Amino acid sequence: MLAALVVAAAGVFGLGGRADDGRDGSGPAIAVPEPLTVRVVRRLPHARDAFTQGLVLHDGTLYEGTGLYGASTLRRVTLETGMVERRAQLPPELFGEGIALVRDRIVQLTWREGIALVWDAERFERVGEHRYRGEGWGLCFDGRRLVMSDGSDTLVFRDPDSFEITGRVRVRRAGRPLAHLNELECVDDLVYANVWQTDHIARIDPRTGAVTGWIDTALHPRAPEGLRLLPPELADDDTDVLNGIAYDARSGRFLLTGKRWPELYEVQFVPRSRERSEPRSRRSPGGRPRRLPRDFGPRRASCIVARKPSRPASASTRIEPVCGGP
Ligand SMILES: [Ca+2]
Repeated sequence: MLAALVVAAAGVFGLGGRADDGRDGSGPAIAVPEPLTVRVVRRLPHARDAFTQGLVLHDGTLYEGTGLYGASTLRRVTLETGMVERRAQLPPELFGEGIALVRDRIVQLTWREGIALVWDAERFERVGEHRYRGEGWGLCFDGRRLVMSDGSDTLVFRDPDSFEITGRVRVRRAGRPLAHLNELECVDDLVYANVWQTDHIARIDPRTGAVTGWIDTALHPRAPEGLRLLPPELADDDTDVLNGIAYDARSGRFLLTGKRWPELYEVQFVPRSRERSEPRSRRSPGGRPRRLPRDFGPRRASCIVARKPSRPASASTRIEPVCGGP
């Protein structure tokens, strides 16, 4: 089905494999991304202490990287139960970010420390590291190269072994820069990206940077932005935003969660118009209005735990996180 989508996207958007975002006015016509939403297939438990920054599934096993100074981890998780089978703690001065599985290794970014940790995926032992400039946000491996985000509108491609930069592309949504690209997932020839502090996931053609699909995960419109996939009664004061996409190649479905969310969702991405025509009860089980907890909000929550480093960020194109990390 995904191959069909890719073909459809190529037909609709005129993606001929040439990097051309139309900035000089002579490029292809600016296309509007396909509007998509989520259909929840399964609700699964997720550890509430996981400040999720990276999520990847391989052969039914879930790997998760978590953030915050003093609390960052790498985990192997049983998908059905949410139980953490194996856990490695990062040094307290490292804020863990996105992860990618490269053969038998896991590469884990750090937010502002400029270090990518390399782990043995089975033993969870550190076997190396890479150094890089700038911030680390999201990471995925497309089978050939790593794709990395840093909170800006640019995706950087890296050699999976040397970590050398091999290319980059600026992401455009309907012709406009799309910044705050966060957790990533490589699926076939496409890249999916959480857009930080929103309910949206961008489906990106990495050859052109064009956003070909715009996935709105908001099933609970009354909740704060970034938390509208999570039923409001499950949110706590310290619950933070949507972050974490993993693709299940066996089912063709996606797994989504957020920072300190108690649940993880197995979902399908479906056309928005089709989903809207279905009964309301399928989108919001129960259907009754829910009251939000007092002082409910992601930004306030992040301030409690995270310690914002005093040194300034190196890049100028992104907005500083107020309290917690991306
Ligand atoms: Ca991912």
